[in-house]
Amino acid sequence: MSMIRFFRSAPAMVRPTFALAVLAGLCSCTPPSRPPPEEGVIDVDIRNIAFIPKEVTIKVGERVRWTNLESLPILHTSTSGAPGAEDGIWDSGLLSPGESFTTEPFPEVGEFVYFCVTHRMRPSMVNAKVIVEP
Ligand SMILES: [Cu+2]
Repeated sequence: MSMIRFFRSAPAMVRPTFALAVLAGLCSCTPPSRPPPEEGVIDVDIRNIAFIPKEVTIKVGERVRWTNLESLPILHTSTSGAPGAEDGIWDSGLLSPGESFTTEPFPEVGEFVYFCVTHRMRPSMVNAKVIVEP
């Protein structure tokens, strides 16, 4: 049987189904999800090359957890300070999609700016803020 004849005789549904199967094999299209909530841990999502929310308010003694929720293979960091002026308070290192980083409990009141090392040119990923209230 020739290939031409094979395609002609195949039911109309075969080809789209085949295309879907190929796509499924090429990407793991299930987007990553956040880890379960934790007492005293405030979540910041990272998706679409942005910190969400970009400014978060917590209480003294609470921690902040960032999770990379990109559905594409995009690496991010949460790094305290500003590009070229990292202050060393925290640094997640590179987070792949599905990975999280949690700070230590913030010991005192204050405002802390942070950014993403790999997207230091993106306004959505610099000058993000953790505000710690009593
Ligand atoms: Cu980033």
